Amino acid sequence: MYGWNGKILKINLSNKTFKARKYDLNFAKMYLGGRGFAIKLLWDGLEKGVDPLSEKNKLIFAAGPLTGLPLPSAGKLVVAAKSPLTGGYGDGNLGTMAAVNLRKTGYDVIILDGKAEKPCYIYINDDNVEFLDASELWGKDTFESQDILEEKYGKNAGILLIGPAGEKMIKISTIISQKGRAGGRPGMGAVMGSKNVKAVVIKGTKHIPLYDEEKLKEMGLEGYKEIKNKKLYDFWISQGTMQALQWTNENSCLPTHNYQEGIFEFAENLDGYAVAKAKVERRGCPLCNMMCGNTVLDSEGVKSELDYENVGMLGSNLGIGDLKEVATLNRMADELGFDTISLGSAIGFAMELSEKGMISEKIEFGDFEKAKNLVMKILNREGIGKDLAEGVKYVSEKYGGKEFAMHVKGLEISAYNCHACPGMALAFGTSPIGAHHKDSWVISWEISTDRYSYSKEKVEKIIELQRIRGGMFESLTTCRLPWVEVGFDLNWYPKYLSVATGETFTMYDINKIADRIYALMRAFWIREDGEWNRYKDYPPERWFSHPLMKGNLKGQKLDKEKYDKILSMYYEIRGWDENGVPKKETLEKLGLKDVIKKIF
Ligand code: PTT
Ligand code: SF4
Repeated sequence: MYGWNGKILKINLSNKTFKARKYDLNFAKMYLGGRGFAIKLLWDGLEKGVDPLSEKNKLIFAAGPLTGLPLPSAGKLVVAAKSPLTGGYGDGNLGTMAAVNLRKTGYDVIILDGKAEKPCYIYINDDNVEFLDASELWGKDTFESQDILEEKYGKNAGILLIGPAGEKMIKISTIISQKGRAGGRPGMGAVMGSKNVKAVVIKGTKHIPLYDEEKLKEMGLEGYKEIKNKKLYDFWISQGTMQALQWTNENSCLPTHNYQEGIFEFAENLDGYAVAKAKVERRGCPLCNMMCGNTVLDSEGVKSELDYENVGMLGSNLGIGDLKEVATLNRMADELGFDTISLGSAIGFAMELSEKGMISEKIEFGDFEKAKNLVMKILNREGIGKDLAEGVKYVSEKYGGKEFAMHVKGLEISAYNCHACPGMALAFGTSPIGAHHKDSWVISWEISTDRYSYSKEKVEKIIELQRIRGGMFESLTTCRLPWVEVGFDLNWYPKYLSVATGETFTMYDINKIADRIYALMRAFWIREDGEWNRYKDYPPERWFSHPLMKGNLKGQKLDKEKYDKILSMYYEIRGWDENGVPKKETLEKLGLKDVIKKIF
């Protein structure tokens, strides 16, 4: 087998053992890598109804056949588990030296099973695995821990970490690497914490077997060159993902005051131009020539790496218009290991509950000091913080406000307000991990075409994007931004895959794999959820019933009947029934016959 290493490392934390498991070409061609491998391993490996924070859950780090190769932006990996935040399939994607090193160990996947008796960290050095005492790291933030481990294992080692939030199993915690790469929004940090694992350190020195190495290198160089010559490249380098902020504000979809509005009066203080001006350093993931980690100094003079989602959720969504203050909240999230999107949503929800007098705490929109305190209260589970640590859905069930609790299936919505974007609302509704923009960022296409329509064309576009982004990029596993942001040609990817593996892949083949992965992720949710129905694929009530009150889209809101119609169209195209359950014939066509008896 070329391209894939063909090996999975299974680590049992309870008895400190490990073993290699081989997989064959058929498995590789069915599931590709990354997310595809993760969902298949979780589907097969987890019993129905497992408590996500128990030792029975499995935490998976999975690379794909292009990860770690000398190709544009190929330094990414997927982290996945049953989510403690949503109860369904959860994953995230982060760019890290750990991705490159993992592939060089000769493995493509690591599965952490069981639970360590005491806080530990794992050191994987090619074939060897050590279980090491983490008592000196436990309680330390991710920046300090990164420094300590880098000092010990060198700058090129791959280091995946949780912060105190993950240690305390806060459900909105994520996994952090390199002081600014984050992945695993649906509580992957808490899963790692529940296993008593503070860090995974990976060093690999092996050669990845490739079908035509010379050709791949040549094609990789061509790819890097093409990216650099793109018209949008220089602007991307200056602003990165932050350029989205001026655009969402102009188009009334910048989340403001817990998504009550889509425009923010201080947007100019926070946008891509402001960040470009304040930038002190540019960081990024390995193997990338688009380095988009815009780093600024926060209000305490500490470096903080900003992306659009972070600034939208911890800035405008909280009514905070000072870039340095937003950077402080962002840096705290990175240090402590909170997911910035869910953290911003939780604080924003608390602010609105307070505004409406539904909780006793006084936390006003725009109050930076109170927001900062609330971060610490969530970490320490104090006062309202104890409930916010469980996520917005939980808080809304306890205190009320379900109609303005901004989540889908328990995962807080990323930074796009969809009062006037039905397509993006459907993309959030049908995202396979709960509300996340990663699978289908249809909003940009939607706004530039027929924004207000509930058309079949839009539904088809959503599925097309889910196949490319959520299927192909998550499984290859490489960064999608060269394609999304500067227009790198998508056709490179099947070519890279064929040259790396020696197997022929067309876009049609990749789409079919993507559909299989999607059907299996959906089956996982259905298996875990006793009361599955189509309403799980609905966005928050706010977008249907609370119109925008400001800006030139004042009065806009979604139409529920029309939403329901596009949801049905979506199911029909996917071959799912009226409740969003994949039909038997669809599962058979996708080679998932075994799944039938588990969900019917
Ligand atoms: C992703 C989500 C995003 S998506 C952002 S900003 W974005 C937030 N970043 C966080 C952060 O930072 N710190 C923190 N404590 N929490 C954070 N939560 C949020 O997490 C990131 C880039 C970005 S920046 C995006 S869009 C792209 N995402 C990709 C993806 O999902 N898949 C893929 N194949 N390529 C991608 N490329 C881009 O990567 P989750 P990163 Mg991230 C500080 O993890 O759980 O998927 O949520 O990976 O290495 O940090 O790069 O405007
Ligand atoms: Fe990482 Fe940004 Fe490069 Fe993607 S474009 S690999 S997120 S630095």
